[in-house]
Amino acid sequence: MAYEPQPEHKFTFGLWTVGNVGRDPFGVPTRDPISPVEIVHMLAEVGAYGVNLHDNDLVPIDATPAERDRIVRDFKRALEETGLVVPMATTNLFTDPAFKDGAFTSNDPRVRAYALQKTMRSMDLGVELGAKVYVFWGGREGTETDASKNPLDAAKWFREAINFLCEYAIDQGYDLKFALEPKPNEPRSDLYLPTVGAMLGFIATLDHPEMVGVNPEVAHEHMAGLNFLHAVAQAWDAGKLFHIDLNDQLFGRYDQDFRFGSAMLKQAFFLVKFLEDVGYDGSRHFDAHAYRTAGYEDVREFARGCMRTYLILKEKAERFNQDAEIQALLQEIRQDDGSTSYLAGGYSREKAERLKNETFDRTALGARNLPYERLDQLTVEILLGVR
Ligand code: GLT
Ligand code: MN
Ligand code: MN
Repeated sequence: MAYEPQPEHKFTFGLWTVGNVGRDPFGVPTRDPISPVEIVHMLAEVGAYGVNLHDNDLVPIDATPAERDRIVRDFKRALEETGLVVPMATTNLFTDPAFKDGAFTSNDPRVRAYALQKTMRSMDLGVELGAKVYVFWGGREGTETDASKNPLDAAKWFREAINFLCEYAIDQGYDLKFALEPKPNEPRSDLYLPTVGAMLGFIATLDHPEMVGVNPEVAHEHMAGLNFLHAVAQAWDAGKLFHIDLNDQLFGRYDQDFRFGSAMLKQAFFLVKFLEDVGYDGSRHFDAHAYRTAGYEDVREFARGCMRTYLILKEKAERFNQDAEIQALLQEIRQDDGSTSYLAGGYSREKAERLKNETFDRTALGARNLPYERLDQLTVEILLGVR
């Protein structure tokens, strides 16, 4: 059936997404909590491929070892019954008051050590459940006042933590890649390494950069007023797109985490087109939650909507790629008279000399018509379903 999610689409949701109870800074929950086992069954019912989790989405922070074992056993049984997989896991390093000043960048060395311990245990759990990607969202790695912390110390501590955990993964023989997830602000005033570009720069300073990539989230780049597609393209170009968090978010608002494609449809279209065109084969993870007004029936609609919109946009992308007029326009835009083809293959002294002596007709270059209005209108018409 059209737009039905299939396993090969790799649609995943976090336990914390469809399990979100509708709490916000001004209001108490509007939905009763449902158990991880119930969430797995709900995700299977709507056609998801996988479920991701923080350690404490599954095992409460104060569970005894016996409770942990029982919870994990029940969860694994639900996975077996439904066929859902766990492609990604992560650590909750932001809810407990111990992390109020950050985890790996806390000023308190005992907090930093506790964060490492908690992450190692959580990595063990993730690997036990089959995860191949381990996400680090530095929820509280930041400040309200820069009087409290030197950003160079914070960078050093964060680097030491990721280096330590890379070595731990290697030492344990884990087949695990790390994906760092940037966010500019919220819950703290300023978070360190706020954008995909900042994260990519940081990764190059690590001991094992090959193990570490990024997990860009639509909402987080939008909160910074940035073009998400460009961030994703840069990550892809660097071979660092290890995971992706899909949702939606208007610029200049609080952290909305809306249903994928619900707010900025055109951006969502170009994103899906990019992922499909380049052949990204990782999870399409929806890190979003339903409106606080939703009951669980509407939460199912929310989850179905994320996947359905992705698949509709995928079809629109194919339509764009096959549209004769659009392709003709693109060809016209990229026309090449071959006169500069000698520049291909990089620098040589001869090429530099030749180029320095060229005469360019600036007036003609500036007078060229670029039919981007037509191209954009055709794109809009594809999206509006009249093309
Ligand atoms: C939290 C956050 C997300 C992160 C999750 C992983 S938890 O919901 O808003 O962006 O991806 O820690
Ligand atoms: Mn996220
Ligand atoms: Mn978010």
